[in-house]
Amino acid sequence: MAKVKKVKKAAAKKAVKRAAAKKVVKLQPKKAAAKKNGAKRNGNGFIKPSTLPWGAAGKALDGVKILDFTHVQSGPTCTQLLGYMGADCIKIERPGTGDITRGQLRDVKGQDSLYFTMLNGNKRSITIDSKHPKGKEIIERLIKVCDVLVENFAPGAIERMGFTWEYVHKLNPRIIMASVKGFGPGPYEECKVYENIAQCAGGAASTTGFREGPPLVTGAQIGDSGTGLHLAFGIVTALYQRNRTGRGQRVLCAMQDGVLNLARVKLRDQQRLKHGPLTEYSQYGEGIPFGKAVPRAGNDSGGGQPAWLLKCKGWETDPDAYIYFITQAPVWSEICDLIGKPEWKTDPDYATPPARLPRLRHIFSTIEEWTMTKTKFEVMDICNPLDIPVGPILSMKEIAEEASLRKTGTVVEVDHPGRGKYLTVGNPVKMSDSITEVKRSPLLGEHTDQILKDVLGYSEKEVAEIKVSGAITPEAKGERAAAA
Ligand code: CAO
Repeated sequence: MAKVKKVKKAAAKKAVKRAAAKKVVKLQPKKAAAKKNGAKRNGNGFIKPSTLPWGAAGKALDGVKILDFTHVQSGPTCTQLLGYMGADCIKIERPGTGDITRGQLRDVKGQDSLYFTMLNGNKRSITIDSKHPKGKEIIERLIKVCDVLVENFAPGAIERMGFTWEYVHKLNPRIIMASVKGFGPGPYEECKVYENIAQCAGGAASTTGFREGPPLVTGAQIGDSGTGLHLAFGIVTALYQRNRTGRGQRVLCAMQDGVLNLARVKLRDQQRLKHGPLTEYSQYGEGIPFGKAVPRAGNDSGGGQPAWLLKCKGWETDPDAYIYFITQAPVWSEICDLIGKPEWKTDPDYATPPARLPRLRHIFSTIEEWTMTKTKFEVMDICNPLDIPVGPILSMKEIAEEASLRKTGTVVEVDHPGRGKYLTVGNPVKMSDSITEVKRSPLLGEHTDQILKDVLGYSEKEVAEIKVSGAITPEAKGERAAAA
């Protein structure tokens, strides 16, 4: 009897497994899409590897539709990356003005700024007034056909438009709704946040700069672009989970959290402080006591290999004639020979890393006497064959002109109908089977008609009606108020 029960149980288990497998098969890419990518199903219904050459099987996110309700920097960096990976990014912009950055820091009169063009490549633009009833209806239709909604409005703004997570999920249970906010739940959750606020509140600024100076923000946009990158990671993993569950989810990324994630080595040091001074900080060697919090460390290395920024030939006139020099322990002998101090290899004051720690300032000024006789590129040429880790300070001018970055598609020149050619940063992630084509940013509302007809299926007549409704055009002064 017990045996029969066991057999029945096993059969039932098998049936559940079979049903689950069937569900997985259902969630695999559609037949037509798989065929286009050169993939075939095997006997179990799973996709067989494509036989097409690398780079010829489409793009990683082909078929993913993003409802891009982002503005300024953090959100647009996220969606641009998804666009580089092949997603169709439909950017909703306010009629008349569009994303505020179109007009900010303008370099060419009357044209979209570089601020906008460099953050909104590989996207289509549709203008919709989200507060107009017809505009709302269009957005609802977009929600129903998109895979992801991304927004980075101030706290509460998307909800005031009527698009709460509950409502969006009800409209399309498969959609992923992803947001950037300045802070997560807590005392500051209602605050508006820009880049440098995030750098300050995420712990980065208090640990940047020189000990004797004030906290410093960094030029790398770790608050905006950094959080956009975190959000893109969240979106892609949510898309992956949806393959199993069939449902979307809410993805939230607070800029404070994103910055802290990038500054985690400083939280590491905060905890180390309880156990004694941070010996790799040059302040230790200088005999300056540590306070209660991680101090600013100038150009000290953040890791276990002491390092500093050193002047090179021409520093008196060129503000970027510097090299970052790391005194990695395994190549200490090579460093000693190079700078004409072979005796340091055996001198007990210099021969071991702990012995060197209290003398770092002297060591680096001695190395600098040598680097100042060479250009930063000569130092690179001499040190690299010896495996000594060094890095030149490259100005943005040098980066813009660097041939190897153009060759890899990291710096790309694109043509824009209004402003002509401009440089942008291409996809920093290189993939062998998903090749990035960098496309120019869209003009304001350039694809409004196309999206209304091709994506949402509105007829010519309906589009003509929408055009006069005020849902996709700037509000005439006083007109709406008078109608209300
Ligand atoms: N149609 C109609 N109204 C629209 C619209 C459209 N297509 N697009 C936006 N709006 C409205 C919003 O609904 C909002 O209206 P209400 O406040 O009246 O509800 C209004 O425009 C302003 O939105 P906002 O508050 O997000 O914009 P802001 O310029 O005042 O603030 C920012 C900008 C960045 C501080 C804020 O959006 C924010 O804190 N975002 C989250 C954090 C973030 O991403 N920061 C990084 C910014 S990059 O440095």
